[in-house]
Amino acid sequence: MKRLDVFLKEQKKPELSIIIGEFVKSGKEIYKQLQNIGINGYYSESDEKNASGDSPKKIDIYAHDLLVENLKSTSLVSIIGSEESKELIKCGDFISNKVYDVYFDPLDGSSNLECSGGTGTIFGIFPSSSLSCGDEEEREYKFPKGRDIVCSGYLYYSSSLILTITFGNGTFVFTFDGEHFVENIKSPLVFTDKCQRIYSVNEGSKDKWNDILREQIEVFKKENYTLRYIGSMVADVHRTLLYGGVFIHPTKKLRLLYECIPISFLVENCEGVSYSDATKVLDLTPESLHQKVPIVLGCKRDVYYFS
Ligand code: AHM
Ligand code: MG
Repeated sequence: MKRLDVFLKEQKKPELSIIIGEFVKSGKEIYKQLQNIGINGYYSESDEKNASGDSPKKIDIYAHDLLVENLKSTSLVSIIGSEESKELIKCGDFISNKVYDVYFDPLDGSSNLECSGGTGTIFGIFPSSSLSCGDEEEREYKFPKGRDIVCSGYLYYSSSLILTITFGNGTFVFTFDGEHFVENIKSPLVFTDKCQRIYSVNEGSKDKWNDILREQIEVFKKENYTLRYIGSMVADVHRTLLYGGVFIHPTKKLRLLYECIPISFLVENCEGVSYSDATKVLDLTPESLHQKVPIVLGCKRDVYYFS
């Protein structure tokens, strides 16, 4: 089975691979802290409030700080955007030869931690837009378009430590064996119309659904689909990528830049589809760092009804 280091060499993108290396290194540290979270108290709330007005847990801040420090150490990253930072983080000199802008949610799903639920780090990497700007004084940051993304993935912290990643040529899964990340037997992932019949949505929010969603969920029920919903995006998406079906978050809660776009790049790279209302998520251009959008993703058979 192929190891991640071999896979990364094959991509022939040495600078991107260094950045991925920092995500992997940080992910291993975050996973270690999560394994002891009932003891180290990291799930207590920090004193801060994030851009959404939520109080992050200490572990959210730990993951954010670790990722920022490790990514800055590469000297390859120009701009960092994180769920746990209200503003963009400019890495050193904004005007530089740094090549990538990196967006991430350091620890998605952390409300599940008290019951040892799965969580994840979601990331998306874009060519640095500061490079293409004009005169130094006039450089203004423009958020990248969804389709500008060159690499995305997530680290999934659960019974195993998983890395799911795409460089735009297939979606690959690696499992940490204690020493190395090793390719999963199901990798690369491909959705087929014979995938499992699963719908994943928070039915507790039914009052906020539109008619299309309400009617389609009734159709799924009549066709004997199974409901599976964990309430942790990485966990629900990981199941959807491996088993099939559809994941829906219809209210504006999930963030476009560092959750929906990176996950949609993974989904499209295994022949799935991902929409926000009637637009493909990757066809959107974020207007702000923490913009929230509705999302429906999964196999074409099931997402078709919402597009
Ligand atoms: P968070 O940013 O507060 O961690 O919330 C994100 C999580 C996602 O992981 C998950 O898909 C979603 O919230 C669940 O939302 P809901 O409670 O509306 O079902
Ligand atoms: Mg999140």
